[in-house]
Amino acid sequence: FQVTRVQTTLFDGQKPGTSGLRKKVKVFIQPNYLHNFVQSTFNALGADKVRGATLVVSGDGRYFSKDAIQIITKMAAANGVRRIWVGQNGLLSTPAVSGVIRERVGHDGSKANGAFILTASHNPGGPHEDFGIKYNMENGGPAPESVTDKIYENTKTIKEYLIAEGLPDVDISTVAVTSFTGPEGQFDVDVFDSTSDYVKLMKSIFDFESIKSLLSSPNFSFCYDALHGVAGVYAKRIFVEELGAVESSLLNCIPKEDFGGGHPDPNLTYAKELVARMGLGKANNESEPPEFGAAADGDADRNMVLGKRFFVTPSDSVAIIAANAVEAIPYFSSGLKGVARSMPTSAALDVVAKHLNLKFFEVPTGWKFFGNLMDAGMCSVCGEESFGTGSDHIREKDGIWAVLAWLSILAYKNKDNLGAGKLVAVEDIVRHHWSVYGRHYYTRYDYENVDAGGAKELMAHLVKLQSSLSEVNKIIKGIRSDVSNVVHADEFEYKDPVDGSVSKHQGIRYLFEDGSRLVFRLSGTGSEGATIRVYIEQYVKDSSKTGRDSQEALAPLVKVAIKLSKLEEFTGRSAPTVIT
Ligand code: VG1
Ligand code: CO
Repeated sequence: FQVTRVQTTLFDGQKPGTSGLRKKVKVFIQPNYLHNFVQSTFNALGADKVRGATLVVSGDGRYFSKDAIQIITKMAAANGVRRIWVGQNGLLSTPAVSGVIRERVGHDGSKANGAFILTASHNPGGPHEDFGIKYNMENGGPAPESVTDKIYENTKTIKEYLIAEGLPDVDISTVAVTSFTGPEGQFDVDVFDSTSDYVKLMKSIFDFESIKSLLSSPNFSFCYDALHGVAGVYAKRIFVEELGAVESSLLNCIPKEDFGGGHPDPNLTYAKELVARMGLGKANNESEPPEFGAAADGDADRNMVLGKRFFVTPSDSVAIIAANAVEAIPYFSSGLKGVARSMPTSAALDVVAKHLNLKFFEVPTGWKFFGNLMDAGMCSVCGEESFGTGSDHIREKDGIWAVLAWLSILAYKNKDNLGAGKLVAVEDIVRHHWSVYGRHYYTRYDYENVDAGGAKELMAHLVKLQSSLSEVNKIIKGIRSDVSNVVHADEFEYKDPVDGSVSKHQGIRYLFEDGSRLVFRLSGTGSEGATIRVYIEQYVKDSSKTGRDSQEALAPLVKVAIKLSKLEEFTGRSAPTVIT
């Protein structure tokens, strides 16, 4: 093949957000739009990193992925990349990509240097919905801000890109290595099985035999909903083929380009089918719900964990995994190096860290901040309130890993109890945790697709209010006299303890005397308008008070959050789009 230099013009707004560049498909399919971003990434990495490199290109299989893989392959070839690795049919979950970068060895002994992950994660897909792309580094984690800033700067000045137009489209449906010859020598496209490397990794972490005993026990039942995302491929292989779950325990496990028209976000609003099956939501007189249920998002890095008629908040989930990891999960048997959570995530993990005397870190939203801590050996388990949980086995959050972690804990707690009698259920494990550590009542209100101007004004209003705490407390007492006093308020700023980099404006916090918190942030993953997230949390230590309904318990603070921020005035919204 030959290399063609193509002149191009600029596109506005190619700034990567919390997790890559996400836009409507109609934006991405404009001529040169994807090309500009990919070339800007190559330019940000620099020719010496790109020449001779081995890059993974795959994603959650959403609409436009197949075209994008061919475009990126041709551009990589033209930029001197030596090998492209593609999961069969272009499918690799985000955690699997991270694992492949770190662990996979090619047929010629090669190792990967990075990856383009094609996903907009939990955002809907299809011709009228979202596409996304992000770059991950050699450690398997998302590019840090220093790199994404450079990419964005390049998108504002790019004049041309390189492409091997003569390179034929590669068949990505068949596992095979195909070689081509370009001006600089050999170029390989290696299409490989999407699951085998990931399965191997999971087997090195968990005790599959004990999970298998749990899944085959007559008093246990299981259910997994992939919401038609890429998790389905892994669920079938791991839960059914490896661990012996029955095929009928899988819901929506065939990946679809448009996720079956749904919103592939594993929460109580969007994972409707699973929620109903687990006996949550509307009164349900049908068959007895399974003991355990879980769901994933489009790219399988998120997870929702449910027990029978019981919801586990993601903030509790990471705390419970951390509290039980050493006993229940072989990978952690020699102890945890430390734990971390994102700022808006509840402080349930903090309490566990304190009890177990573990290093603890609070980082900004988005997985890229955990990676540095893990690379430095300072963190083993981490999580976010947004249904993300993971560990240092890779540098992304990992939906299937979280489910295997929970199944391991259940298997451990029930090891003498399988086959007969009543199991220690998910709900029992959570209630026991609250009795030891106290409970962090928690909820998040999302106002999706609000006017961007109004959202900015709301945030500015909250920052301005922070200058006088006495004023804030006066306003709050006028809204609800029964909440405690705000003792500190700020905009969260993070100094990375490893490389010293500083990230500012990471959300507005109001911290109360009794440990309650209100946090306000603008989403960095949307593709249109603005999304305001309001995070509301209250800590209760007294074990006689940990059993309440969370919306009821938090009602006073919710009211304060909405009134204090003048949410209705700024957005015209009287109710959130999604409550989690
Ligand atoms: C959201 C979540 C954040 C998560 C991010 C990427 O970001 O709040 O916790 O890391 O999505 O997850 P934001 O900026 O919209 O609040 V995923 O599964 O979309 O890669
Ligand atoms: Co995701």
